[in-house]
Amino acid sequence: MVRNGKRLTFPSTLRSTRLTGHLGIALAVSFGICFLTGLLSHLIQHPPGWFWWPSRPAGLYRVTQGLHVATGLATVPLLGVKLWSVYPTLFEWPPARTIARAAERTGVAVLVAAGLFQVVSGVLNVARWYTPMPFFFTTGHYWVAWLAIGALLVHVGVKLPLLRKPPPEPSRDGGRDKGLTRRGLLAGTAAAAGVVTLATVGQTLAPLSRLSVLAPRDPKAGPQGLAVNRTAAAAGVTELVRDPAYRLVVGSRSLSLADLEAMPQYTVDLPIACVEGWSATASWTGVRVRDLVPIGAVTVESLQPRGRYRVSTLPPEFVADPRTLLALRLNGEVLHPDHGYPVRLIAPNRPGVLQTKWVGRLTVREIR
Ligand SMILES: Nc1nc2c(c(=O)[nH]1)N[C@H]1C(S)=C(S)[C@@H](COP(=O)(O)O)O[C@H]1N2
Ligand SMILES: [Mo]
Repeated sequence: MVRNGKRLTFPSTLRSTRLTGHLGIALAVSFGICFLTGLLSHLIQHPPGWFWWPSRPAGLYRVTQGLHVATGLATVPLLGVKLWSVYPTLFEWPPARTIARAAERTGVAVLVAAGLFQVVSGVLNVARWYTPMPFFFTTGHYWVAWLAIGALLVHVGVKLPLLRKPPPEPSRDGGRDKGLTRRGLLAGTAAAAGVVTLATVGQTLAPLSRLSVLAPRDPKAGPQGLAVNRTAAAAGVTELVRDPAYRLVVGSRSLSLADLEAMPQYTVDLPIACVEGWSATASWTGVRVRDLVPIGAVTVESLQPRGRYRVSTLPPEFVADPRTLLALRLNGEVLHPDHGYPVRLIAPNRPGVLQTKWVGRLTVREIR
């Protein structure tokens, strides 16, 4: 194949502006959804003053975070074929003849590097393999997302006019390459993205779980039929939670397990929706948080001595929601230590990391 008067080292008549453009649109859409749902998840976990997130619909976060991980995984085959389709030009030499071209190529380099970083770090996080990441995953993944979306917007701005041009001259053999057509390649790429999605989405869509051979997590595999993210042993609370002197401290009051069991009990069906993409609905029984504290922002603190997820904040809407419980039971049985015995928080429309286990203290921060 000859392009710009030069013979390219990886000849394939399948490479064309149109192919690259179609792949680009698919990537921009999946990456765009991934970016927005990821940003939403970040805002819910680190809410700035202007941000407001409702407690209903109860399963909304489960959908947005499921989409985040599914679209992120779907970009793997798309990104692979897209890079292949422009592979010869990535190593063009000399790198740039004009300043405009130099700026464009720098932008592409940032986009490729940031895109690969996001996909790789995301997959490592889903697989919970942190050794290759010498940084805190959440912070790195968040900031590089801005880099990637910025470079993507610039790139789309530069390249969009190319797609509006009349279709490029058909290659001499009609776009055939060892029997594979352009349409075939696009269909194959779409199929690969579909297979990746089907093979993983069962970690949040239970009816598809049997197809999910690549999903690292079976949301139903764990004590009491529910996956566990951090066990009591890993959190260092095995002894603490068994202590018969356990008290839940609520402001200046202190309640024993018997006190909590004597209060009105409610049962709700709510999902655990982990940021890592797995989710599962379970039936929780316990005390309404709003029966314990006045409506307002509440800090929920674990018995866990240290660790990033030992404290969470319940915004007023969540305290007011009658489905927000301090659960004592899961699927009808007393909570397993790994699920937060003696008491764990469960609230609608909330990321798994904020469903604090082994709760020891509620503190009212402000009363509304
Ligand atoms: N105290 C405490 N609570 C915690 C965690 C933790 O590390 N410490 N992990 C959270 C995460 S990341 C998830 S997804 C849910 C999982 O709940 P489960 O283990 O009961 O399924 O618990 C949350 N509650
Ligand atoms: Mo999680």
